[in-house]
Amino acid sequence: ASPLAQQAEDIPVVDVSNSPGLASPIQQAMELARRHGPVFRRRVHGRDALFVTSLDLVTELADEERFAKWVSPALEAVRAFAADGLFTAYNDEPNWSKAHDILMPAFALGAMRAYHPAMVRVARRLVASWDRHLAQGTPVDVSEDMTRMTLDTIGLTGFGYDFESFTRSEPHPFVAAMVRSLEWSMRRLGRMPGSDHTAEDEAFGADAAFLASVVDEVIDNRRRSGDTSTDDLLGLMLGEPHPADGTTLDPANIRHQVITFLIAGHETTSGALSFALHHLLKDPIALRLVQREADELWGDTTDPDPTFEDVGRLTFTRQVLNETLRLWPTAAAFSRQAREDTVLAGRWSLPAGQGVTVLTPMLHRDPVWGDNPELFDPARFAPEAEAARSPHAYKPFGTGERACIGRQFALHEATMLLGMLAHRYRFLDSDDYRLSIKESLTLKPDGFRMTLAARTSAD
Ligand code: MNH
Repeated sequence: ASPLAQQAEDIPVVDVSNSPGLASPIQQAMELARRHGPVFRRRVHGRDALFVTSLDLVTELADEERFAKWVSPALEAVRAFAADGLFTAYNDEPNWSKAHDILMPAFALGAMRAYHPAMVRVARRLVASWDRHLAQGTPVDVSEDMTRMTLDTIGLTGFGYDFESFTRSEPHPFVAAMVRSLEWSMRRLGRMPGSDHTAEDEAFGADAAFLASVVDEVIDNRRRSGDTSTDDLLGLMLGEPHPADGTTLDPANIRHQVITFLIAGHETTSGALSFALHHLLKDPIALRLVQREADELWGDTTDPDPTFEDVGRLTFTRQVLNETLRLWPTAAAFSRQAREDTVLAGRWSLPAGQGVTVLTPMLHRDPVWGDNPELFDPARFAPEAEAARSPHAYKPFGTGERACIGRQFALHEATMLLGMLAHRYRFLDSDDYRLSIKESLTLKPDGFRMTLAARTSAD
């Protein structure tokens, strides 16, 4: 047993080895938290993971003096294809701080302005595709189309590379290989020691090789173009010297950063947009408020041209996204480790290095959220309500120095798109869709389709 197990007898241990619920580990852990409370250990084939969900414990874990990011076993598995890329790097790996310093300018406010036109261009591709569905009366596959949109957006803005997802009948094969690779990482956690996984590992190897070939194509494409500017992510990766030591990222690390950003830059935003559309479909009042806000900006224009500033004015739409990410934070867990031996809540000894995983969807249902945390209510993110709440009650983008670098990018892209869609379409629940969630390390609505109708001035 780990030192923790000896010192924390009063933390419930739940053995879920071989349980079918392991196919959806986040939803299973949510269930365990509901049953066993805000601290528990999940045991799989003798390996324990410590989970916490309450505001008081997360407040402690967010203290950067005492805790830092932990590369959990799940992220350890992702390192098989993302290695020391920004997301999966260890805190003390020199390439983390080096890449962080070099790439930060790509996420400054000025950079968002520069990305805005490409974001509009890709949003228009989605609208053109949805208009065709509208004309034919066929439903749209929401999650699939959100993935097309977000992949093309990160490709064009970050890498000047066009995945052309809307001219394909199936999403770009990068997506399927990525999803399978993430699922492989997730499933590894449930493996029984000594069991044979050669076939899965070989299939993963093929997917990882394919992902790497897409990365090489993206990099070669830039090299062939002769473009050596450093005004997007790829330009910074290839050419920008570190402010302190003047060296650039090495070729192996560049490949790991490209794969990291191609995945992190689209997969979670796609899920967030899909959940948001689900909530708008089911909540006519919230939808009406989003429409009103978009109408105020764009009136009856059939083809509005959203400006950068417009997106900042979609404040209720932004609240809808925030509330969506409260209920369904699409990167649903992050992990912390004790920097030194410490005691959590004055009660549980944690030796230095001990990892603790925050189960974000349950933090987001802590009593601080009131007595009906399952209710979708964007008013929770009205400015007064936000100001009255601890900043540690809401962590969809993680915490501290290793928090999400792409947060503003994602929120700009997603807020604009929701505004544009609500302005243009009525959403019809033709499938009478019941939310079911697919996990591939991240969360997404499974099989979510809806039908579109044109808005008229009467609605
Ligand atoms: Mn993102 C880290 C969630 C969009 C690139 N992201 C994180 C973490 C969370 C997260 C949580 C912290 C993980 C941890 O502590 O282990 N990210 C999201 C969500 C969205 C998102 C919910 C969309 C919604 N992320 C994006 C986008 C990009 C991006 C868009 C890039 C364009 N995220 C990253 C990178 C990191 C990260 C890179 C790692 C940062 C670091 O450790 O330095």
